[in-house]
Amino acid sequence: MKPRDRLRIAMQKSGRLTEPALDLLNRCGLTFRQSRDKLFCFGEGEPVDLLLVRDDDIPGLIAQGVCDLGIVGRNVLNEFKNGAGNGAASLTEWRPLGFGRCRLSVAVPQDMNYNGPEDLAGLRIATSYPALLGTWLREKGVDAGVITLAGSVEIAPKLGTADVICDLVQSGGTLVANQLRETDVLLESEAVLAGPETLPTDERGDMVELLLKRLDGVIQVRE
Ligand code: PRT
Ligand code: ZN
Repeated sequence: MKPRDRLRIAMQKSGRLTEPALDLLNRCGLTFRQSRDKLFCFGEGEPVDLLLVRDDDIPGLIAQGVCDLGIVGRNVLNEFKNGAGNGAASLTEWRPLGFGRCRLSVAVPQDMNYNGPEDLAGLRIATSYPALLGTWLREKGVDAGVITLAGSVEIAPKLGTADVICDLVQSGGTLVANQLRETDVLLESEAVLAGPETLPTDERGDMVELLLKRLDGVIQVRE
């Protein structure tokens, strides 16, 4: 791959993390000129550009070296790492960012008699996080069916395509609306700054260090 002299950060193009991520970068003194196709934002002051993509693509873009860093939910990062994608093991969390908080939880129909993970044995669990769920089930020694759905996981029990679900929960409103109740938390999540364990040894590495220093200042002020 051609060496780059500008740092490239991947972030969500349009979604829950977009506004707060841009806001945080702005407060670190980074400003961007958005290109017309809105995929690429050119950094105006510092040599830092943005690639705006679907959040699910962010860990892969870092692992492939297309981007140096990414702002992504821990849930997405850890799913990628658990799924053992190419280069996944070398991805790490450089900083927790304090927004986009949610949890990945198992939820069961409100009227189901549930006493613990062992009650999931033999059931079908719908989720968009098959790797994280698979790891948790193995840890608990539970043999259950995992049904991978890209979205609308919460309606699977009502549709009869699954018995229970494993999905992101924030307020819990979605679960209540679908007559489900949260039973087990697999992961506490928030947006994180993700990157390879070892920084680039060129100017980009220096820029990462500067960005981390500024982030620490901004995050401290906010706390
Ligand atoms: O298009 P793209 O793939 O980029 O976007 P997306 O639709 O996959 O992601 P998006 O924007 O919905 O979420 C981005 C990230 O925000 C997630 O990966 C999480 O890290 C974080 N986040 C924080 C959440 C939530 N809170 C959240 N509540 N992501 C999703 N939800 C959904 C959840 O899936 C469920 O449907 O909201 C519903 C639950 O919310 P409550 O408040 O009813 O419990
Ligand atoms: Zn997504």
